[in-house]
Amino acid sequence: DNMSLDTLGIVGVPVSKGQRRDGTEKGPQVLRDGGLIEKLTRFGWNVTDYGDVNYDYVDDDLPYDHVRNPRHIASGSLNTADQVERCLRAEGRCIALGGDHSMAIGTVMGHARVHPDMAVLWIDAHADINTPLTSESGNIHGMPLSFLAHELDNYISYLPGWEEVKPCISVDQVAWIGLRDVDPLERAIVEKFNMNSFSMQEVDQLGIRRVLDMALEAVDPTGTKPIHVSFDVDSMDPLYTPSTGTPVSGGLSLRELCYIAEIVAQTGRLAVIDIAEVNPTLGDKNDVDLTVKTTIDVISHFYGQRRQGNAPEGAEIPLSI
Ligand code: 5AB
Ligand code: MN
Ligand code: MN
Ligand code: MN
Repeated sequence: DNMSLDTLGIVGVPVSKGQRRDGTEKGPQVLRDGGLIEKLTRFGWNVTDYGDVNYDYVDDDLPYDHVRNPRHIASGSLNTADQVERCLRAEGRCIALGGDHSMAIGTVMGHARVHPDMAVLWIDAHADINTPLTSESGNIHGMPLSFLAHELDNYISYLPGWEEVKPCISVDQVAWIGLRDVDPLERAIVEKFNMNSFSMQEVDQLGIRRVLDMALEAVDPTGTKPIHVSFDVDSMDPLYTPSTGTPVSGGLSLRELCYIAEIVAQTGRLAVIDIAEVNPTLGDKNDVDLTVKTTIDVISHFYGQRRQGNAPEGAEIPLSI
């Protein structure tokens, strides 16, 4: 088929109503304008841009209980799932440019239709596993994993428009890296299901190398599974990615992200990556430029850029005459 080794698709997921601030809907465009596709092309990828997914405006999308914009997020998530599935079947790899982190409801659903056995690395300051009943904020970007995991199905209350949003992975398929702001009932869920959580405490104690080894061993013990990275830019310290809606200090460094990215790239099994929570309307111009630059840099390391340098294929070193 057409899953040649070097094809890659880009899907924009311009969602912002999974949280309260406008701006994340501009994430896909600022990442494109920042030169992402040109940079990936330089690393040898044949990139196809699938454009942006439609998140329909829904009239009278009143909060249900306190969950905000439920119908809009459900219909957009189904569109995202369709587009990610299409991209993955055609290109073999997909970069989903968000968008707030509710984007992952759709990207993981779409990925699961192609590779139900995927391993998920959730790189985030937050656990994003509130249920509609545990969430204090009512913001769906803090809930995606609760809708995705089979084991949480009994804990999910009715939401209007969500009939077709069905769980598609197991809690055992997920490992978090970078946690440092986990709500009390989210932690209760982590413990009840004995989930794979590597907080900043483990990063400090063990170092990023062992944390990544242990995370991959937990979700992909055979080293054979397609990998889904859900990268929330707030996993990084706000020194590097300030333009995001829920920054938390004490985060991962650019070096730690580059390390994760280079090791994941070397597996050759990165199938889908979400880029979540870039908000170009937060902070001043320097903040936005830095956030976009850092994010594009991290993405390039997931797709072949190495800090040791990359020699061109068949490079000839000029001889002196
Ligand atoms: B993000 C919080 N746990 O549920 C909630 O940025 C924050 O996608 C969620 O990780 C942060 O509202 C969601 C307090
Ligand atoms: Mn987060
Ligand atoms: Mn998140
Ligand atoms: Mn770099």
